[in-house]
Amino acid sequence: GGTGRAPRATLITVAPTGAETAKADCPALPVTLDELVATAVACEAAGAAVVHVHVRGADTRPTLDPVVLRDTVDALRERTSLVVQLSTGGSVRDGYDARLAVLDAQPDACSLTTGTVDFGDDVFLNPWPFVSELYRRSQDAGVVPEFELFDLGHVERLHRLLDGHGAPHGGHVHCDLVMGVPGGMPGTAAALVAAVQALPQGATWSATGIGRTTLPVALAALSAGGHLRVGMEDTLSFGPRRPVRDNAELVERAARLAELAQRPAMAPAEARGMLGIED
Ligand code: KMH
Ligand code: ZN
Repeated sequence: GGTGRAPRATLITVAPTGAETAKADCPALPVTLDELVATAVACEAAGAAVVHVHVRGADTRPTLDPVVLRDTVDALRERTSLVVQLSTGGSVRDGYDARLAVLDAQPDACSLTTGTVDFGDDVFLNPWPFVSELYRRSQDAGVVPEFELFDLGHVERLHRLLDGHGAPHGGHVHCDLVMGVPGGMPGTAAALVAAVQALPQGATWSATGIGRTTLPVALAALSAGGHLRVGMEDTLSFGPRRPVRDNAELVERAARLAELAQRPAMAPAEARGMLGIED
C-alpha cells in the first residue's frame, strides 16, 4: 500500500467553492470568475499548488457550462501557476454527459470519483460504465486524473480501473481521500490508515476531512506521509463558532501545519513534477 517514506514537501490543494453551498448562505464563497481568480491568487501566495474547481453560473448556482469552464481554465492559467483541476463530480444533480464533457475544457487535471457514495440525503452516482468511460477519455484527452476516494470500496474500484485500463496520463497515480461525508468513510485516523494501506504501490495521496473532521484528517494525513486538501468546498468553520473568513486562511493554516511537520508546502512546479503534469 501507499505507506512508504514520507515525501519531503507537502502538496496543498485548495477546493474553494464546491457545488453544495449557496452564495446566499455564505457570502464569502467565491462564485464569480473574478472572485475565484482572486481566491486562487491569494491561495497560491499562501502555499497552494493545485486548485480543485467547481464553477457557478450567473445565477450563482453550480453549472457545467462548457463556456464557463473554458473561460475559467484560461483565467486561472493567466493569473496563477496553480495546477488547474476541474471537478468532473459536479453537483449530485449533474448528468453523466455533462460530467464527461468537462474534459473538453482541457484542464491540467480532473477529479475522478471511482464509485458511488451516499451524500447526506442525496446519492453521488458513479456507476462503473461511467467511471471507466471517464477514465478512458481522460487518457485520450491527456488530462491527469486525481482519484477521489470517499470510501474503502472506492480503493478497490481504483485497482480495477488501473488493472483493466492501464496507467493514467502522465503515468503517476495520485488520490484524494475525501473523508467525513455523511454516508462515506468517517474522518478518523483509523479509516485513513486503512484506506492508505490499500492504495496501489507508488501512489501519492492527499486527504481532506469534511466539516469538523478537517483538522483530525489533516493531522493524520501529515503523520502518515500524505498531502493536504483544504477549502470552503469541504469546511465552512475555522473552529467552534468561528466561520471561515476565506479560503486563504485555510491554506495558510495547512501550510503552517505542514511547516510544523517539517514538510513545507510544495510549489506548483514541484507538484507538476510529482503528478506527471507537463509545464
Ligand atoms: N459535489 C459532489 C457531489 C468532485 O469534485 O469530483 C462531488 C464532488 C467530487 O465534489
Ligand atoms: Zn469537488
